[in-house]
Amino acid sequence: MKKLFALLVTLTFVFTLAACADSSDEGVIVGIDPGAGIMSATDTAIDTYGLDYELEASSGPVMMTELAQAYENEDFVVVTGWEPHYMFADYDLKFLEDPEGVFGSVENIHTVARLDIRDDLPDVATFLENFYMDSVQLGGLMGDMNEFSDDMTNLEIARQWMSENTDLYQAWIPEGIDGTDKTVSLYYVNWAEGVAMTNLAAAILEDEGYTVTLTEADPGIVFTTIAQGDADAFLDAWLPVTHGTYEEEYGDQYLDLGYNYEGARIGLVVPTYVEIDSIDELNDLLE
Ligand code: PBE
Repeated sequence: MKKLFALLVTLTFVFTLAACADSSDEGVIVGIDPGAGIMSATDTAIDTYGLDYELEASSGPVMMTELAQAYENEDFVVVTGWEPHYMFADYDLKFLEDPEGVFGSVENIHTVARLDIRDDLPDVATFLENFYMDSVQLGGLMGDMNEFSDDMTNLEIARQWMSENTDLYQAWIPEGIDGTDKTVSLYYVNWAEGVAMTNLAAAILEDEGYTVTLTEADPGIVFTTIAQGDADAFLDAWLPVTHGTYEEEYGDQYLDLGYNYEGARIGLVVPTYVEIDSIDELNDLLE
């Protein structure tokens, strides 16, 4: 009997502990994959602003599902957001002001390639150098990928987009290009803008006769693979801020083919129905 009582007391204690852990007043910031620049920037923001929030790692698509669910119920939610992204077309969202400048200011998206790409794939290097989209063009392509993903592959969606934007992409293709018997290996991370641009680049190169392999990997793997010369290019390097640490480490081991998009930014994003405007007000929302 005494033993049973002791067991009950222990169980009650354990359950009380568990309940306390659940009702802790820490908030959650919904993040993406751990190797992303925006994740380390968010860690810095938590320190700098003294936020009582925990950064939850997931992935771009999972973050979007959590955002969609909260948005539907008009619940509070804060995510690691970035532009260009279709999230701004689908929902009314705002970047929280960042008075301490933790997330840096506007930057560009670059294409980086293995150092010797011009030796054996000069036309691909030139094509990638010419590849450039503005926010309306990329927004349209990302929107298509989001909208049609149930019924079409990303490559099919890219091809459909090509048929509607022929003049734009034709201007990127160098004269005399011929991909017969040549293979191009593109790496990408599962981030919406990179998925869109990489599939578009692949669809165009395939149209010119190249065999293209697409490989999804974590950002750290992508940068090391390009630096080692084991993949040809990566179209989603955010510089100089977001991927600054990767650039410091590998910058002299890859070729920067210049930017393919201007005016990208990262930060903490909330739906417009959330009343605060600045990161330093986030703690006010906790009970
Ligand atoms: N992103 C999208 C990436 C770069 C591209 C902002 C999520 C990052 O944070 O590393």
